[in-house]
Amino acid sequence: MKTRILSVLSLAIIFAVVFSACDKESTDTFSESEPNDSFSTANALTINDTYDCEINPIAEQDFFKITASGDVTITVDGGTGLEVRVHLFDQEQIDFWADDAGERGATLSHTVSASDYDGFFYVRVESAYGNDTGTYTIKYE
Ligand SMILES: [Ca+2]
Ligand SMILES: [Ca+2]
Repeated sequence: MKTRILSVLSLAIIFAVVFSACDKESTDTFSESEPNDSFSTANALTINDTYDCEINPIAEQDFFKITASGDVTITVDGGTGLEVRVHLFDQEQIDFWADDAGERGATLSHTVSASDYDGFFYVRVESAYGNDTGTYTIKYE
């Protein structure tokens, strides 16, 4: 009887560990890793995590890679003094969507359809104005 209880307990612990490893509901904050100015150096993003980033010096670009399936919503939040411009590229590096946040400090949010890409896609962030520098955050869910 004691052995049976022990084995049930062990199973319960194993299940708890396995399920918590699969679950990704936590939200962490990371910083971008430069250089990330090209497709080959794109920073890989993880779902629900926020990345603190910066456009500096002027005309710098940041590339990110999102590996996913299904619809994905991207949010890029420009800090004071930076209007973010976002381009999306599919797995073949073909540009399939682009937009500006609309004004400095504004947030741009866009839902990428599952039919827009296959396996992964890239996000490129830059300043909408040629002479601005500033911080922003990026995340997807
Ligand atoms: Ca940067
Ligand atoms: Ca960069």
